[in-house]
Amino acid sequence: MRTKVVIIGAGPAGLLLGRLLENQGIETVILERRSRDYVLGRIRAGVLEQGTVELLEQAGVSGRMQAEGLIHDGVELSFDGDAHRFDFRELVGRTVMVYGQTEVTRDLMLARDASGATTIYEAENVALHAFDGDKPRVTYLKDGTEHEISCDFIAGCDGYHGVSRASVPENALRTFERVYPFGWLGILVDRPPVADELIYAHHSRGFALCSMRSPTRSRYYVQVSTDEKVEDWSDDRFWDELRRRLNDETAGRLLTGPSIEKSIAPLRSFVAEPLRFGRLFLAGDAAHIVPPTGAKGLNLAASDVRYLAEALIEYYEERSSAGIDAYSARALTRVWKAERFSWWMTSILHTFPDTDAFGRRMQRTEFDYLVSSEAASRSLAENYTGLPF
Ligand code: RFL
Ligand code: PHB
Repeated sequence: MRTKVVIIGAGPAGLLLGRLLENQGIETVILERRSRDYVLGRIRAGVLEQGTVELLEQAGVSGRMQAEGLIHDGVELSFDGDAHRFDFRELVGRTVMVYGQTEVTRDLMLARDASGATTIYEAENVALHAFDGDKPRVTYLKDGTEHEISCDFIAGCDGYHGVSRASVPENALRTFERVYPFGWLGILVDRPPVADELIYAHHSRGFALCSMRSPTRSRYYVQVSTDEKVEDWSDDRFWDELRRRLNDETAGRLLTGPSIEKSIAPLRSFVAEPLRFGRLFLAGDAAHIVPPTGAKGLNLAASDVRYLAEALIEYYEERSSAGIDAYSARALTRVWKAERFSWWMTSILHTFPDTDAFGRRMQRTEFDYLVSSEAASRSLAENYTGLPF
């Protein structure tokens, strides 16, 4: 088989890249290790920046999002029970969209089905070859038979544990990493959210987040230590812990119920540089990870993909390599700013096992400063709603 671009991974990065390229008549094949249902069953991100919303519109996959997504004008941060609302519209004239990653993925999969483009699910042993030359190839196993695709380019959109970054010679990569000493235990429940907007809460027992997927479905998280096991968290234990970390007024309004999903995600900051090796490009979680505190992961995947799609379209339409040459630096500039914001939000809002009294006062003072300074509030709003891309 031959195609123009082989995309590894059918997460949001791979599917969106496929869509943007197919829209310009650039043929792609997507290879995904998991089944379609498995990919759709993963509960992940919930907040889309305005730039991501605009890119989904441009890609022609925004119909259901516009109908069902929830536009949020602000967010609440609370510190030991003291709550403050940041009004994004007033501060920076921008908003965010609450629409689940699962739904974005489903919309992209349906659009790809309709376009007739090839996606191979349950592709095993995906291997990348000769991407340092002019004729890259990708091999994989499907139903016990080995297949080979030759192509012009390979896009590694296969997430943090994927094969693409792992295929790059170690000495060609520089990595930066911070592993946080805690994770997020998340629960999904068919009950109306506790508030109309998201609540990020710092508490001496640990961070908590109240989020949502729709007016009838809520998503809640509590910070847990890395050695916690999900089996040890009954629904009742989760709800008790969440209530303790919210202020009395919010806790009193919380509607609980049986969980429909419960999982623990570790927190990590990670960047690999550069994002291009010959004819292989990395995009999304394959290249970088942010802790979920700033809601940036999916949005960074979107900005990478936008830059990469523009670069590849320029290559095919104008026979110019300028875009693909600039891709890595262009994407990384934005990536590092989102890394900073996510790390900063994480640092203020969580409890760290080794923070002393001075460190705790610094966290509190960060919060007081944010609340009292319009410049600081605006900076939070500018970053949360998304730096331009
Ligand atoms: P994905 O979604 O991990 O998709 C990669 C795909 O590649 C496949 N794959 C392979 N395919 C073929 N061969 C191989 N060898 C392969 N290895 C892997 C995988 O099966 C998968 O289908 O990466 P992508 O597309 O870069 O998308 C990134 C986002 O998924 C991620 O950044 C966000 O979910 C992060 N995130 C959030 N981001 C936001 O923007 N806003 C949020 O509110 C938000 N909340 C979150 C989050 C992530 C979380 N977790 C679980 C890590 C909340 C949580 C709890
Ligand atoms: C979510 O709804 O899953 C969510 C929202 C905001 C975050 C992280 C996760 O910062």
